Amino acid sequence: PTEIFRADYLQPANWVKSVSMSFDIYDGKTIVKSNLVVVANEQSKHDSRDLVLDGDGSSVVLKGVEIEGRELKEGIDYTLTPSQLIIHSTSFPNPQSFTLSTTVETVPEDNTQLSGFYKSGPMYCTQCEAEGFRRITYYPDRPDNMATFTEVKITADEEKYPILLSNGNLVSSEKKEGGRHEAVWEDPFPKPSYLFAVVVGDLGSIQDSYVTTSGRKVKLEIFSEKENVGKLDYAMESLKNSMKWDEDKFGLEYDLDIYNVVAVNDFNMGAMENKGLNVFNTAYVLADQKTATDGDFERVEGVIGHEYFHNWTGNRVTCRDWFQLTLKEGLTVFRDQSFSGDMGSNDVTRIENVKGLRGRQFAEDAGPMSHPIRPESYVAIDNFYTATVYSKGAEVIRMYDTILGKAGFRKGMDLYFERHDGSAATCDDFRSAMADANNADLDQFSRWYTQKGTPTVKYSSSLDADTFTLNLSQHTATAPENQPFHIPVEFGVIDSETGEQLVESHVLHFKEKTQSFTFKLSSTPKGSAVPSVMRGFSAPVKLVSEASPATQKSDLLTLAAYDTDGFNRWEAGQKLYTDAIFAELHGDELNLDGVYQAFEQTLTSSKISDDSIRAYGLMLPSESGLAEEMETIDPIGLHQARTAIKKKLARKFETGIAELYARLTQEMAGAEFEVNAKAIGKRRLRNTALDYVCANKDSDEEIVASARTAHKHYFDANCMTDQVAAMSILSNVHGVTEAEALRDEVLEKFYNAAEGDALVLNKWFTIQATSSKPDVLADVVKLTTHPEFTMSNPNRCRSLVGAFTANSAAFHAEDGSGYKFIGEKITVLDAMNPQIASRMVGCLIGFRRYDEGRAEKMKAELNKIRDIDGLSPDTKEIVDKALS
Ligand code: BAL
Ligand code: ZN
Repeated sequence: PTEIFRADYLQPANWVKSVSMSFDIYDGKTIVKSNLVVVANEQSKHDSRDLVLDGDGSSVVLKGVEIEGRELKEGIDYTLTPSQLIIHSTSFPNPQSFTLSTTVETVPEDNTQLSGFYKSGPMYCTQCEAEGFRRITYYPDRPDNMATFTEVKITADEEKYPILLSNGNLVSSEKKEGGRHEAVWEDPFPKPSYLFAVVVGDLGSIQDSYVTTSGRKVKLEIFSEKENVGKLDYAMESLKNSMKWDEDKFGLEYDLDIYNVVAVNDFNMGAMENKGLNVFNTAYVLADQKTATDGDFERVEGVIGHEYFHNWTGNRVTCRDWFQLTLKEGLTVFRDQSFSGDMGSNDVTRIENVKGLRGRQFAEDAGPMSHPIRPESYVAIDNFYTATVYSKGAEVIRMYDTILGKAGFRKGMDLYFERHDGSAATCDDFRSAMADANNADLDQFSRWYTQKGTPTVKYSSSLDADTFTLNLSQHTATAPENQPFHIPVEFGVIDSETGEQLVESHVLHFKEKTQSFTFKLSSTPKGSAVPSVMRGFSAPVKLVSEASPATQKSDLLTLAAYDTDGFNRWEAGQKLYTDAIFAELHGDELNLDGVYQAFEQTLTSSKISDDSIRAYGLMLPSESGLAEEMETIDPIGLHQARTAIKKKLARKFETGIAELYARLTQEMAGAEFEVNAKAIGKRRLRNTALDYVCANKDSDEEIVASARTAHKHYFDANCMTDQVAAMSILSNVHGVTEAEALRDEVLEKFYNAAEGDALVLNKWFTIQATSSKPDVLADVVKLTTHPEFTMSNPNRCRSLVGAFTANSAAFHAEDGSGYKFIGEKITVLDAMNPQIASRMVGCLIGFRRYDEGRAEKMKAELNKIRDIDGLSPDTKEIVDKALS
């Protein structure tokens, strides 16, 4: 495998400008014919004029190559390698333009990588991003080659495969001989090959329509296997909301007459934005009351939005090369996050997004896979669909919005589309559009694209009469060579006594290594003047106060009570909890007064009107987020300390929590099931209360009582959210026979009620894999032999094996049993599906963050993986990086 560098980008010697293709599908064999209209690229700096086509010889078998009726000969007219077909320029009839035709055979039934053309259960589908098209046919499989797919003809057995779909508009369909039929599609928009799609199957669907602002009537259709058609309505609603939102926010309308979405069971990614034919992992499109949690509903809305928004940010303007991936992904994540916030609550969405960033991206940026949002090199681009490119990329886009303001950001977006619509652009093009549209200097801002690592911002403050000074400094532990970033710091000052804002919220431009800002307070503070820094999490940094511990604590209490910024109000409580958990972990003297005060306030304050905000305010920080605060991660100590603090809170507020649970139970009894921010908030708060009610246990009697409460919650539940909440609590039960019987009853009931529903069974596997039972690994190993378990379905594999790796205390068992288990699974997986295997290996690569005993054992597994015969380039790249 070769490493590819961003600096080496060159335009190709030739462009393919238009394509017609045919797919002749038979059981066990598909014949793909392609006609490519090739034109010379005068701007290319390549010495050779040869036409270079990518093709994965392990997936496609070349049967013939022709140029305008003349059969080409291997060795004379072309060279075939395992990854390329090179047409010698000496065989071009006219170097300026000609048509090349190829015929290949492929066996989708054998394609376990789920990249290219493959079979998922009874249906055929494609996944071409990033480099799957070369597993279908020979082609310049690079995103800067934008071609019009003038004709895609699909022929298959009519009875088995009545639905034949591709991108764009349906041109014709007709019956053929031998029980076969044919459909022809055309896509008028030039596109890179990664946006190509074909779906063939016996599918059900729901239909709807949408009329754009300028009057285009768009036919919307969402397909799935027939038994799942009843679970598509929420996705359709979300799609229509997305279309309207993009018109309202960005003036962007849909541009074809058809928008199709297909749900597919076996899928590596979450979903794929193929032009006019999105293909979705079932997990992000199917949802109903009985089978989906509120989290699932939120994800469906977010991912439906995400793929729809790609139509402009990704499809109309695409990426010049894969180093620019964040150009479309960071921007589109920002857009989907903004959409979700507008559909529900912006504060809630922000909290959820930041929790996600801290739990995953911060860890990535502190490990061997740390990379700038625009990487400088890669071996397998599939390895760079990362939290950094996506989530930190979205934070970088959000910073433009914070720096330029909403109107300025919109001006920049308008100019970006004006300049680049219909072409393949770069991150620098985007930044230039933002700068030029606003006459802003964003040169220093470019460092967010070139420098890796999570910056830490330290702050201190002082008050002299009515002059308030804020001192800031920026640091990066993992990349000390970094130059200062342009960090937008949203800032305000609050009076600790009255809660009054002494400095109104505004954005500071923090550009030096250290910088001080002074402000005149609007009035003399009655208490102390407390800075609220980085409101709304205005930059993807770690924020550290340099005040004394006592001042920090009192400042956090002020912010938790009074901050006008919803995010920082929540954050203050989280910091107090974090300090308490670490004090418990380190055996420091525990003074929980502040924690109790913040918790009580969150539990009882009448100022909190959003139940989700109250719920998130009561929840302790996640173990993965806490781990990022540790120099050397102690997974078991962390789990125990967090559990101990939770138990103390549960004891202290036993009555208040029980009352909250009872009140919500009463309020919600008999209410109709709804999916909206209010209803979700209520369920979230009630299930958070349940979690505390059940955490309050030491004796066997208390354990049984907790299990009974969860058991009743389960059987009273009217939706999957409440069932999962109860079953998750019960899954932790061990050692008390009566409670175990209740646990087992619920697990069995849940399994039976699933009736084979794949997404519900995934939850059943995950809940067991994430249990805090001491023997959880034995359960997981046993579950790998369950008839419903398979490594070949990515969702199922993630639901058990992946979920276990997220069960930090169990996965990091001191004896290394968790590492050994995962090492064995990766060995199996790599031969089957390298993309999933290389992702899974991520759980071992952070070994330097752990104590020597664990690090050695993790390293030993990595070494074993590196020695696997025929290890995929994907997994090898990650393992090599970790061990280097
Ligand atoms: N483009 C790959 C899937 C997604 O980010 O939408
Ligand atoms: Zn995307």
